[in-house]
Amino acid sequence: MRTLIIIKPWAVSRGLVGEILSRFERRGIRLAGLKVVKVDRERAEKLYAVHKGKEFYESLIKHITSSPVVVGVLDIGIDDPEGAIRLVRKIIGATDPAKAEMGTIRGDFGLRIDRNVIHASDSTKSAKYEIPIFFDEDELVEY
Ligand code: FUP
Repeated sequence: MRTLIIIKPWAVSRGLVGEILSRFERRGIRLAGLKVVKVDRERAEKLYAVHKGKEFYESLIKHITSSPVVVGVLDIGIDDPEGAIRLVRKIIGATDPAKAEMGTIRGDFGLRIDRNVIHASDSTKSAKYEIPIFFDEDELVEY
């Protein structure tokens, strides 16, 4: 089961990439793809299409395009796809870092909801939509 993560600008600029990736690695989750990207407006709009029209949409686009991010595809070796998504969402924590549990990525490294450190697909459907925005199939490995 594959899902997309994006280590967002505020985390990359603070030097937290290794720390964040290690949270998944220590859990036994493998990387199927990884790269550093400066997200352009077109990709950002595709990624956040479901939020178009919401009051935080423009600031979301502005932040994700502001400086480099690290995009990764995680390969979660469990049989239940929705369970795999839930596991990754549990590791990243609640959307608002102020509400995220300590021990989660957002709970440990985040401060503001509009700079909440990391993105992860929230369903198998989202993962299938989001991965191709950043990766061609030949950039991903099979274990
Ligand atoms: P999540 O799936 O946890 O990233 O949460 P959402 O899809 O609800 O939100 C997408 C992004 O919008 C989050 F990274 C944070 C941002 N956001 C705000 O800035 N303000 C809000 O009120 C809600 C979300």
